[in-house]
Amino acid sequence: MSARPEDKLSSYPDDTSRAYRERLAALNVAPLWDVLKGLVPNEPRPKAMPHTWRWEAMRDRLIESGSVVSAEEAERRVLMLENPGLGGLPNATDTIYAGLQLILPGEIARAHRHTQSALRFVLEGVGGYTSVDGVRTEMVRGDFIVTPAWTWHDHGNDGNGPVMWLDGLDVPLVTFLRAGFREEYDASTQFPRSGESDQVYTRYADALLPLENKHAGTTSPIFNYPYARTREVLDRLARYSDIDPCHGVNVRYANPLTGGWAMPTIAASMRLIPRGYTTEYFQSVEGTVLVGVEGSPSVEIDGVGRFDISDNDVFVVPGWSRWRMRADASSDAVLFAYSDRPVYEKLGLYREKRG
Ligand code: 1HN
Repeated sequence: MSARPEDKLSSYPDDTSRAYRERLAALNVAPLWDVLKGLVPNEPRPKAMPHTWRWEAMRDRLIESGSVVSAEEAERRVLMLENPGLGGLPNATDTIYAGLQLILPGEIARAHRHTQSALRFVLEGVGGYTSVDGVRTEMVRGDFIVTPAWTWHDHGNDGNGPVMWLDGLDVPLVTFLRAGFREEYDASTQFPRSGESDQVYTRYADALLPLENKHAGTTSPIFNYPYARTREVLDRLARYSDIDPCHGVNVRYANPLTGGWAMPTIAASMRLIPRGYTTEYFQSVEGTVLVGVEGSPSVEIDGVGRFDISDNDVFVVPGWSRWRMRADASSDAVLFAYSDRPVYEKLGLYREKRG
């Protein structure tokens, strides 16, 4: 039986209070003093739970989705990661979306655009590509690729096997703000202007910037940050620079024009934890999605437990958890991470604690 309004009121001590609350409810008002501590808590209490989506299990189900629905029927053939603490909402953290996408040889995920920003983190397969506003880039394992809000995008697979990646979007935020718009492109794919995706590195990636900035918008002009470059930088940093006690050897994906995050709503980064190294504890308001890229890292959440992360496993660290990372003694570990930290920062709500 569903709860009646009377049940909600029955905990109040006397009829005066109950009758008063009914008079308030009839006017669509409610007493703050019943809920003040919940509305304004001492510290955040995210509903998301720490959770691992194991690639070993997810991969089979993702491959299987290829025989359940075509990319054409699905538009996007994606398994959404639903955090078990969020009661069936399609969100990985309290505020962030994550999904696993499959595209088979010869398929096209047709062109559309929307006001949600998206990132792709490539997990497996050869021959995948995505086009963003007419510029095509190949998808290679470990690449971090940005689809800015309101840009046309379609995906395809020119290879001989399945291509799979992680999608990260600011869907819950845009939904909460009631700012979601979408449009279909009038053809299934855009007609890529060839060669331009290489020009972007020449123009921006070496920190020698154009005198006049013609790049509009709040997202980085670089839209694929290839893994080979990222890995090389991490390797050099591991040899020649100090290690951050909480984040290990780390890089964040930056917009070279501003030095800020590559995307306005999503922060993405890659960390290398040297073999045998344990970081110090870190705590911050935003929930974080981690993906195992190399080695055998584990995450320990203070008071909860230790979680081992294998290649392509997706792990959620709920906001305001105290957590640290460790790499086992056999090899360096590499982890991709994303969160909606830029939103907290821009609104003056970002907080962190170290140690
Ligand atoms: C979307 O457009 C893609 O373009 C993937 O591949 C996941 C999840 C929610 C809304 C739009 C894509 C998405 C999405």
